[in-house]
Amino acid sequence: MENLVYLDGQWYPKSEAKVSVFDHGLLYGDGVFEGIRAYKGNVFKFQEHLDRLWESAHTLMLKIPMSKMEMQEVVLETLRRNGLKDAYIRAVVTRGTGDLGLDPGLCKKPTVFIITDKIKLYPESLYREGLSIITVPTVRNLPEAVNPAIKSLNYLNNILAKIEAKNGGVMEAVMLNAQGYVAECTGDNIFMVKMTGRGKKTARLLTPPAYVGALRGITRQAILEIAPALKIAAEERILTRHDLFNADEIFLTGTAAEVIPVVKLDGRVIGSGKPGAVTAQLLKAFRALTVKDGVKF
Ligand code: PXG
Repeated sequence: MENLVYLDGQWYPKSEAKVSVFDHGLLYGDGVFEGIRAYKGNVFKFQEHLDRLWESAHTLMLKIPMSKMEMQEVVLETLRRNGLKDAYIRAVVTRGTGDLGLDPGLCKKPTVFIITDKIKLYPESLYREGLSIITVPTVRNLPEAVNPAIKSLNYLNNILAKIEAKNGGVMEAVMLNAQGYVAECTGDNIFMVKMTGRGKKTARLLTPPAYVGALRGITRQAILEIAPALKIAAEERILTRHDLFNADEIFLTGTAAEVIPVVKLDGRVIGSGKPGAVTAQLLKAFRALTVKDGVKF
């Protein structure tokens, strides 16, 4: 049976789930979304994703035409109808259909759709070998213009960076903010590990604060919470490329990538040039959490 997609109150086979060419989500990128994962019948950090979706919508003065509880039920029902226990979930709310023109007032009712599908995982070899990445010229959106904290349907800033990454022969890229500080990657947050103290045996975990121009990643937050439990001091700090080049370990975090090691940045070998022990420890603890912390179905 064909995969079913929820759209404005009904479920449609994938091939029939269509929105209007007059939808302002398409015409102007006017809308918000979330990328969520289910692991073994657990929607990981579901509440956190719903909260972020509602916050993104609130800033855009977009009123989601259902409650968080109703959206939760609709997502779970879509997973059940598709017989999925491990899945990638895409929740999208657009401004809705309306005549041409930027004015959101032209749209009477937001469009809501939920896609649940099998997850396409990064090859396990990438986790064993680590990524090689580059810094790209496109800077992250100014928080004063389009705040990267908003998970909006306007992803051109990230897509331009992704194109530059691919032109450079890599899969991910570091994006700096307009001041030249490290912001995040195109679809992931970034962390570095610095070994300190006598014998360099104490790991410190550093990630840029969201105000430099990064999404408050839910995986990022999970890592910041896991670290202290593993006796790793974690802190949000302004970072430069120089800091990253001289890190002992670098890894990226995101719903799709989970925790993925980086072994090379702009031609500089990071640490030993192999995925690090702290990254491996955090990935292990993170994967244990994915089946526990969330909403079971
Ligand atoms: N930064 C940006 C710009 C993102 O889009 C993250 C960081 C990581 O946030 P989370 O909350 O996922 O830890 C994201 C998330 C996709 C896809 O389909 C993209 C994301 C998440 C899931 C799927 O490319 N980006």
